[in-house]
Amino acid sequence: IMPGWFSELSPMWSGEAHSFEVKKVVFEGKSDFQDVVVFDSVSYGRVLVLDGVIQLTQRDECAYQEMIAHLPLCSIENPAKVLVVGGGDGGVLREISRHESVQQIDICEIDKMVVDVAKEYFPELAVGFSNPRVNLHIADGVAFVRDAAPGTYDAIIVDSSDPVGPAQQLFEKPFFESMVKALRPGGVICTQAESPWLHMPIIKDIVAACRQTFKGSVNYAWTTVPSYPSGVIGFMLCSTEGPDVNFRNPVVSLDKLEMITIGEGGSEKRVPLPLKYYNSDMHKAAFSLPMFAKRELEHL
Ligand code: AAT
Repeated sequence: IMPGWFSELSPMWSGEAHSFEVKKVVFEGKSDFQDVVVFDSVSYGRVLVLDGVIQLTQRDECAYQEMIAHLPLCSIENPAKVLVVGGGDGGVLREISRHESVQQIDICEIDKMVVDVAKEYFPELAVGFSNPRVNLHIADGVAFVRDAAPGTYDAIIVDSSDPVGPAQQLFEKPFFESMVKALRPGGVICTQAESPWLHMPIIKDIVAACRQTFKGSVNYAWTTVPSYPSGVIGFMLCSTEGPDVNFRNPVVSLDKLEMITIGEGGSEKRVPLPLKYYNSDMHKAAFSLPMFAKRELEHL
């Protein structure tokens, strides 16, 4: 709208648009799935945009990637096999790499261009791919999870874009049912679940679908991400039937473990990388909901 500025317009937040002053557009492409843009902003560092929607900025990606990864992984003992759906930028992989118990990280991202762009323009996120335990699959997450061997994963993290375009089915009940099958008993999921300020109807549908499919516990948590619409984004955290998971009381502490695993071809090493956002107190606080959200979700 304003010259030299990017405005994030979408029917998912009609009547408002967060704007960022652009220093320089560094990449523009069109993949088989979406428009891909990378620009340097004046106040949020480098920004990744897919189909006109901000996926991450250098300044606040920590608040999203750390929470979507550690809320589920710190809620269970010794997570070993983890699946990421979406997340082609590598940021969630980087966070999973803090967990020494993890032996296998599968990632299924639909769009190879996101991975290539991250490796070129977001090295501090794409570092997540340098963990030798990571297996990258370029495919639709819906099919990948449906075809996964039953009982495989301790945790599935769905770092997905909004439910318009290629991510739509990732918000629907058949996908939740496939995740239940792909998890071991007492396994957990954490999925991107939009903002209570903007998307209560969507959140209610997700919570209702999860209550029907996940026989363990079903919870909504949230974090602040100033560059996302409304500055807040939430997650669904659910567990399957089996050993109880109390998401509100983390069993793993990362407070003294600020390292990640990197390396190539058989050799791996641990290098320091301080957390910027997550800690055990933020974990516990994330499940406290404002009255307007609590009231709408408790009876589903
Ligand atoms: N970590 C950055 C935040 C994201 S990225 C979402 C990713 O999900 C994108 O790379 C997109 O290509 C991928 N994706 C979308 N649909 C699918 C699918 N069906 N299977 C696999 N990957 C998919 C999320 C930002 C949230 C924005 C909130 N407004």
